Amino acid sequence: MKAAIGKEHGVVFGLLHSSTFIFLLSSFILHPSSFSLAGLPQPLIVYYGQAKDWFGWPYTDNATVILLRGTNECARQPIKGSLSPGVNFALQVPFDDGRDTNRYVRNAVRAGDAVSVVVDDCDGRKTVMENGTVPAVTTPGDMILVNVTAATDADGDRLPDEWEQVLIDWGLHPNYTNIWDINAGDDYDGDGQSNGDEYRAGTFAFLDYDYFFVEHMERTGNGRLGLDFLSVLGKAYNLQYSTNLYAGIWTDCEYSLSDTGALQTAPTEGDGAWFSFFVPIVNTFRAFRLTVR
Ligand SMILES: [Ca+2]
Ligand SMILES: [Ca+2]
Ligand SMILES: [Ca+2]
Repeated sequence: MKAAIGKEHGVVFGLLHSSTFIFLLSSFILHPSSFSLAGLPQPLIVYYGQAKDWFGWPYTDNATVILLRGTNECARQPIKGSLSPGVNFALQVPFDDGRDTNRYVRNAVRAGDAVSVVVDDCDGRKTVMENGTVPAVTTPGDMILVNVTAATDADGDRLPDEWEQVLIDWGLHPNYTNIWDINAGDDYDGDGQSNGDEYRAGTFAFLDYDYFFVEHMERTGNGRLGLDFLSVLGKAYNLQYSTNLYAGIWTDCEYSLSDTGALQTAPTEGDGAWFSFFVPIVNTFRAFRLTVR
């Protein structure tokens, strides 16, 4: 960097005073290391994923995801809907090659740097439950998936403590008095789905009439099987099939979003309303399952 600056200065001064030009050029030749004032830029590294609020619902707006190195902000992105199903942020972070003490820009990261994520939402700055597991910086050009939840998890059960407190405050089981009483594998409201599954599906784990299920199935006029379910805004839904339940092998299944629509296997993002998936019917045994994340 400084070599380039030196040459520029040299050209200017050289035109006016040839002796000055010679001096600057000599300096460059004799002390090349002294011109390395900063590292050099490398291809950006991207941290991407889905940021969720303390209830486990994906943010759709009014939130900004920020990547920190220590207290230095490296990148930020305001959330404006989803970038793709299950992804609502992609932080593009400058990458420095580490050849000099100084980074080429203040917010650049280097290989091996430890980083953390925070979320600014309408209630202020939040740390995320996953900060202990956010991968360190790898190599230039990498894409690193990191899903984050703006919440605390003091009891380490991967359920936001704030979410657990809602169940306690609901009072269905008065003996449940603190977050350590709430377990992901338990079924607080007795609707047949565990607390952890309900949290991940975005349903209310304290209401036994709210859970994730297919409400209705019917053969359509186009010879497909129609499946109706209530979606949660921002959650990603997919359909899978198995021809051997005993082996537990599941494969993404082609489906469409209308009876005559184009078939796809990519997930579809919920909008909080009723959804219908349409599946071509085949003449062999197939079990289907609807997934949510
Ligand atoms: Ca917890
Ligand atoms: Ca339940
Ligand atoms: Ca429930």
